[in-house]
Amino acid sequence: MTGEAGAAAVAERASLQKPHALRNFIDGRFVDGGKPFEVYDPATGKVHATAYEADRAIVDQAVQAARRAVEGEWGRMPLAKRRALLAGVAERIEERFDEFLEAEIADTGKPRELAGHLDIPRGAANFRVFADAISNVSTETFEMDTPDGGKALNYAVRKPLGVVGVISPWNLPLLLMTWKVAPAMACGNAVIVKPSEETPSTTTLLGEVMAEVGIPDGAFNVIHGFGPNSAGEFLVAHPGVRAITFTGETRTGSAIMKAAAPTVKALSFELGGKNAAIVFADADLDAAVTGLARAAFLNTGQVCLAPERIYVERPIFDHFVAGMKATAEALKPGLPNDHGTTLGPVISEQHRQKVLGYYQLAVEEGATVVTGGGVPKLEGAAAGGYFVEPTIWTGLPHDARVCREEIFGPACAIIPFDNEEDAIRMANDSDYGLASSIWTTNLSRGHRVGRAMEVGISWVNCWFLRDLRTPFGGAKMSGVGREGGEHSLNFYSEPSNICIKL
Ligand code: NAD
Ligand code: 6OD
Repeated sequence: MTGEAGAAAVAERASLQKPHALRNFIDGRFVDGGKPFEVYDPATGKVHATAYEADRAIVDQAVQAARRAVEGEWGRMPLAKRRALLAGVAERIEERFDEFLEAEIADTGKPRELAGHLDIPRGAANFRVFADAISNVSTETFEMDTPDGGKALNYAVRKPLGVVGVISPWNLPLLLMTWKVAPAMACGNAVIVKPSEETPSTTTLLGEVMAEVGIPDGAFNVIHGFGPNSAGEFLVAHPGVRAITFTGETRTGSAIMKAAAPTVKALSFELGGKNAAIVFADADLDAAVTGLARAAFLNTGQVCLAPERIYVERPIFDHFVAGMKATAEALKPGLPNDHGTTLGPVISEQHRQKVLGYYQLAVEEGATVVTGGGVPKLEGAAAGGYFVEPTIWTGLPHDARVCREEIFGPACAIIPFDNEEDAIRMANDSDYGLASSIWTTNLSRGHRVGRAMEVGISWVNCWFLRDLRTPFGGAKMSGVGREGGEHSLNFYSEPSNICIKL
């Protein structure tokens, strides 16, 4: 839809989208219906929006709309036009940057500076990168000899899977949702997104953007709600959905795997982590402290890649701990828009209680609390927010529960080691295998230890440095499959081989 008709449709859709009322977005428009639930601003503890939980009928409506899109205009669209539309989505996110920023901040309470530099720009970049990737990807060709002495030519064509369900978490809402929506749509699938119930705002806004740039009705749909016995479960179980791409907790991944089994859906999972960092005595100490303090406390520790276990070679242990302590204590918790705020809240009161439970457990397991361990005293509106202190422990045995279970808060245990072999053994002694971060000026060691880590991604002298063309995902209980660049395109499409007798 273009021109005046498009503008009128957008205006009509926008008028259905009352401020702070987050409706389900199906078949190119916001629809009424669903049970209202409240969405909280974690920085103040106040309700800032109402979303509408999709029931089975609404989920089915979304699946039917997505199916029509795959069989209709979206599915038949020439690649060049699909690419241009997706590049247009990136552009429109940038044009409406401030609205995305406000929405993300309201849902997560994260500092404006962080959302403005990480979440929203990556939301746009995801669409741009995959609009390019889909134009440059190759398919296989094989020429073969035939029994009659002739030849045959095989070539594969890439086909979309059909309707893809995207289930996303609350920690980096726009970034992680678009990381999956962009390649899925680039491959020609229609998507149904179920954002986290804690952070539904930017996904809803993306519905408006899709309509504005002229993405055909039904190619992008949003359903709100929870997991079990709600929109998430209904989406996973729906026979019309061909694949589920999920980011979230490992045990949710298990539940989804089970629920998807009867309809044999394709699955891509990015799950939890208990990431290790290793700092060797030859590391640039200032760089290691700056880099790992950022890694442990960015987004209030709510990054799946955050190192919650930091192994430090004994000769530099005390210096490293002192540097981390000073950096943690310099963080300033507060409201997202307050000048100088560098630490936001955790996502909910329930999650705060979980994190504080680990603070208590660490003490019971024998930790020395180097800093933190409680709730900061804040005044004004932030007093109602879900803040916790950034926390560092030493003295914990490597096999303590706080060193094995994912906390997903601003906390890390620092543990000494005496040689490379020991560091590798402890780092790999985990049920998880998402990421590691290694600090050394000996690059041979960097290569060697990076390769020895049982993880999906190892960073050397850096952390969370992302090239979106590279494979991303987890080993062990941290995930199933890889996304990024061609890996994403391989998941969101399937090759169909054509064999021609020459
Ligand atoms: P979560 O698993 O609780 O929820 C994620 C999403 O799944 C939400 O939308 C939720 O409503 C939905 N859901 C829950 N139960 C469901 C069910 N039975 N069926 C269908 N949908 C269901 O995760 P969270 O608390 O939102 O996010 C934090 C977790 O995500 C952490 O464990 C973190 O490590 C992980 N994570 C991993 C990565 C990665 O790339 N590996 C990235 C970000 C977050
Ligand atoms: O950068 C990414 O693509 C990605 N999936 C990051 C995950 C961060 C976890 O919280």
